[in-house]
Amino acid sequence: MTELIDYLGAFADVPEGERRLAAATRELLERSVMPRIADLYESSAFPSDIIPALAEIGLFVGHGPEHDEARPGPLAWGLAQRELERCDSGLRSLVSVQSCLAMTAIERSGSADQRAEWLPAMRRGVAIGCFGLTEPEHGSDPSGMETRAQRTAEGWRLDGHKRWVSNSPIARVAVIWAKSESSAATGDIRGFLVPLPWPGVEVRPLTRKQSLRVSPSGEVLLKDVRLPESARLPGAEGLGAALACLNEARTSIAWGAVGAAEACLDMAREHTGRRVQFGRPLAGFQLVQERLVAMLDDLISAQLVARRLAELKVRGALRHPHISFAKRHNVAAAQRIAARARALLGAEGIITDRHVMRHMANLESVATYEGTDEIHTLILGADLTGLSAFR
Ligand code: TGC
Repeated sequence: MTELIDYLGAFADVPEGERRLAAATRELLERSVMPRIADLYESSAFPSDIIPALAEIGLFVGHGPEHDEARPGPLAWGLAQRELERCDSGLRSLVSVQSCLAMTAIERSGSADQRAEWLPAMRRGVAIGCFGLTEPEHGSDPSGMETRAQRTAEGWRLDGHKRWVSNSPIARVAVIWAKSESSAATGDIRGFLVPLPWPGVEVRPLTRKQSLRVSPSGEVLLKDVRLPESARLPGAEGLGAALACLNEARTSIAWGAVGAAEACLDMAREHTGRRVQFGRPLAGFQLVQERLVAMLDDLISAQLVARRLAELKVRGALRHPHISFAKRHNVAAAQRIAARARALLGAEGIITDRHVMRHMANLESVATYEGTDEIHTLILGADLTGLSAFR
């Protein structure tokens, strides 16, 4: 196993019980994914064979507002996300979308029947979920969505186009966000559960990606899709219902970025300690040490921010601008660390088997999805000043 860098002991005092999920995640990934991750990435293949094991260790779990003894606490959850992304951001994406977005939407806003129908199967990994919010023309501003939900005598008719939907090529259920036609002017956004496959729904895998290559992403095209009233999420009225799920996924990203950053710093330290140039290891040169310490600066701040996020959540004091801060800060820190690691590995750094360029490419997507750096900057700007720069 790779050595972990926890220089200031940000996680040193985490109780044993809160480490178990992360330890099981790490053991699983080190054994069954890390040995083939470079090949999976090269061939853009998703390791679907690990879904039962991810379910077995308890990574498929909703994050609704109700207290649930069976759910891992924020610290245990975060540490597990860190392990997933230490391996690959695409694996953390799979779990984030299943648990934080799809299952959380059903837990928060679903009827008793919807919860009974979907949550047990999703927990077992028998049903994978996806979350259709973003559209080809509406990413940062989801309130502009063009997907429409129209009332019919039997229930609802959906028409629209969702893009950048992680998990959609392997999903058995899609949470689709649509504007109800009767009140489109006022932006009445509602959520629907669409079983897959379903008449009128076409899922097109997105290919030729240079990032998140082990994550199955796609487009969901909806044409004259007929659904019963029972498919509507009764508790989801307005964009806030979708954004509440994004809060959970953004939190997981803030933790996951720590794992990717640690992996890159570990590799840079190992490489510079071993490679000899001009008669001594690279790590003995002042310029190299300066870079390693700059990476440590970024890593420690990201670790402490992640830990604090979990503490605020436990205390019920977490506000969504805190999550924006953590997502933005930690992903940017991980990007800087990955880029420095790539440089320190020299030409070796571009080889897939050395992993740093894979992390670097993945983090490009991680910086963009679930709210870009710019969007989170403006959310923070509005929170600091009381003035929204969006509209
Ligand atoms: P605004 O008027 O500010 O807010 C609308 C309503 O939502 C509430 N709200 C939140 N609630 C919970 N958590 C949050 N983080 C919230 N942010 C806002 C807000 O209080 C309001 O409620 P109410 O009751 O007053 O109506 O909305 P806005 O349209 O001005 O936009 C705000 C903005 C820009 C911050 C928001 O639209 C935003 O976060 N934009 C970024 C969206 C984003 O992250 N998109 C990418 C999603 S990733 C993706 O689609 C792929 S899914 C994952 C995958 O498959 O990989």
